[in-house]
Amino acid sequence: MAIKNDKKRVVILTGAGISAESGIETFRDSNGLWEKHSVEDVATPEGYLRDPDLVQRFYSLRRAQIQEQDVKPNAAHIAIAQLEQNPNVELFLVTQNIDNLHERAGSKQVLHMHGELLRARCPQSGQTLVWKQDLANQHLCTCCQIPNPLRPHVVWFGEMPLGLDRIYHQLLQADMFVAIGTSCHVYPAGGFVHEAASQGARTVELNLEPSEHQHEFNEHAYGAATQVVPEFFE
Ligand code: BJW
Repeated sequence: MAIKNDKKRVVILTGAGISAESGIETFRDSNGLWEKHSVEDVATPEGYLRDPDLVQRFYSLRRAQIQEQDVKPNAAHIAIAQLEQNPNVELFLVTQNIDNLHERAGSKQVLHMHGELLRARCPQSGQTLVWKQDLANQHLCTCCQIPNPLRPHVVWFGEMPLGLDRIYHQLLQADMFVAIGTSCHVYPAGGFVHEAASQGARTVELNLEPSEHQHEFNEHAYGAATQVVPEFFE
């Protein structure tokens, strides 16, 4: 195992389950987002080409949801932010979530591999900018002046997740890999445990229930994230 400056290298992968107790719906639990919306319609480039207004409305609703007053970081987000301050730990936090609850809990370094709800992207240049209410309906791109609506800065099925080079680099050097609140159903994130384990990292699953990759983890703690995450890192 690679240990730099005697610090433990910890890679944390979070998924929708960590934000569930903050009031944000997961995808695949009963009553989750994919029970109410068709994945093909709202989370694929083809769906966006077919009906961009439907997709913009879907993400506008979710933007409004994360900005509701009672949607706040919970004890699990806070425990991870505190871990970043631990001088014995070199933390790499990668999230599949597009909400901003890790940042609001105080995490300074967060890699959003599936994008960010509060950013928009020019489909021509790839430039991203902070989403503003009037931006979503704007039909002239501000960076390249091409008449194209800015799209949500999210990664849909069939698109390349963000920051993969950095993520795999970190996984190959990790002393410990912890997956929190994810079904591990979606690739490539679902395969990260395999990458980390292949280099001898200790692998831990913290989730409400066993994920599809439970057998690949050395250790497990099942329960609500607000319970098991602070307990694990205390
Ligand atoms: C709690 C809790 C509480 C609840 N406390 N826990 C066939 C085989 C293999 C792969 C493929 C295949 N066909 C296609 C693919 C690839 C495809 C894929 O994986 N498809 C699967 C359906 C099989 N993947 C892609 O297309 C990706 N790109 C890609 O592969 O590029 C090519 C490539 C090649 C080689 C290397 C690298 C890349 C892109 C995937 C994009 C995913 N996008 C979404 C939408 C993002 C925007 C948005 O949010 O709208 O990302 S889909 C959705 O799923 C979202 C999530 O980030 C992602 C993962 O979901 P997550 O977070 O795990 O949530 P859930 O709901 O599934 O699970 C929640 C968990 O929490 C559960 O386990 C609960 O028990 C638990 N929980 N309450 C603790 N209180």
